[in-house]
Amino acid sequence: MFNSASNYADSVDLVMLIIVGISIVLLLGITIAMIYFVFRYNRKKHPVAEQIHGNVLLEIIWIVVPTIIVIVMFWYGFEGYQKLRADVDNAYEVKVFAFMWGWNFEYPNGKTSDTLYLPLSKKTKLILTSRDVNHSFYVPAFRLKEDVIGGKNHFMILTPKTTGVYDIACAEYCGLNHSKMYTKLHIVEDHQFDQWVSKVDATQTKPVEEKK
Ligand SMILES: [Cu+2]
Repeated sequence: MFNSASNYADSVDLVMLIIVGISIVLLLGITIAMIYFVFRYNRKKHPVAEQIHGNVLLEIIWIVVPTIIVIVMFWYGFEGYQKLRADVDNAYEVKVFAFMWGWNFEYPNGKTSDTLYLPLSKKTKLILTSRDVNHSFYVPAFRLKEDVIGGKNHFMILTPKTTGVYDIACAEYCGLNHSKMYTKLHIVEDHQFDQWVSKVDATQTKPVEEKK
């Protein structure tokens, strides 16, 4: 249904669909009930109100049904989150530094760049740190967002599904140029990435795009 660029996006989209689905059912149900009550129990047709105080069955229903709905919504979200956090071993590690107002990426061999390049087939662990105030690392296409706080090493695991260029945004208001705090995430073929990352001197060179 959606274009998902990471292994994680599908589970986030599923949770979103479930919550939207439940909300639509509730909205329709409540609206229909309200309209029905307006006609069925208006003053002309129903001048004396009935008291339903102490109706145990009704009370059980309105406690149990919302509890189940909330548990279902929580469970799907929790399950997706657990998957994301459990799978942290043997990942390729890249350090992400946020600052007012930009991003810097550092690869294991010491190479740095202002645009994030990652290999297609590797599971990557991004270690997030801020050089100043609080930021938030957000890749909408991957459905991933994580706070970036100074003195903390928050992390994010991602496994791409396709090559492409995706937006990276800061999702935590961090001052005057917060709205300009964008960069790109390039997912490239492994050999292109290896070529690019091994050139430590020319830090801003882009990997050669594959000719098709
Ligand atoms: Cu920011």
